[in-house]
Amino acid sequence: MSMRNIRKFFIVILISFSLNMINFPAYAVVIDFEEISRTYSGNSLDSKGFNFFNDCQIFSLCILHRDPNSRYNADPGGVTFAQNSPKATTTLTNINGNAFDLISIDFADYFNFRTSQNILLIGTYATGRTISQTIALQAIFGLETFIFNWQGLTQVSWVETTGNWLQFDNVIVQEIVPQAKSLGVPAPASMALLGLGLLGFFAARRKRHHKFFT
Ligand SMILES: [Ca+2]
Ligand SMILES: [Ca+2]
Repeated sequence: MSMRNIRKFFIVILISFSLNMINFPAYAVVIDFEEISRTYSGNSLDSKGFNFFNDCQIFSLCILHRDPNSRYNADPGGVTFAQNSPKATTTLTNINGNAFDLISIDFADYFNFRTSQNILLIGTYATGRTISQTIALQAIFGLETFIFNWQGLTQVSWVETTGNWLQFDNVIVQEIVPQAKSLGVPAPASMALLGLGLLGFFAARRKRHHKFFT
């Protein structure tokens, strides 16, 4: 193998890797809080690679949960995230810093009463631009699903603008991950490129062989 071909070979491998890094497949994650069993979690909670931060000042009220035995639970048989400090903001970020899409969140009022409430959500895109929306909880029991489909966020935060306190569940986010990092398996496109590079390498080699024997 000549130095030139060795270099070509490694350049192809490098291109394959860099393609992997800019090829962003998305993985949907449903954060359902079923693992929470602590009475309260202070003001920061990690779940499935994401962090929830509630900016309330009294840590025993910031992040609570509704367990399956609670009559106030809006997720029958399951667990929800509850925050019991009035007008405290909850902020969701991806722990590893990658951008993510917010697909949907299920909300309910804190006691799962028939209380109508408004909630303001603000998403921040990787570009720094923001998007906001106020949603309205109906005067009904149980969780209500709100679909956002905000793509390429670095964070999203929400706070109740009417009434006090909230519970929420089934936060569906889609992480945008460089594939080589997440799976360690080359993407098909990169494999094809690598294959092409190898073909080119062997073709060049064969050609040289011909040259050598003629
Ligand atoms: Ca749940
Ligand atoms: Ca309700």
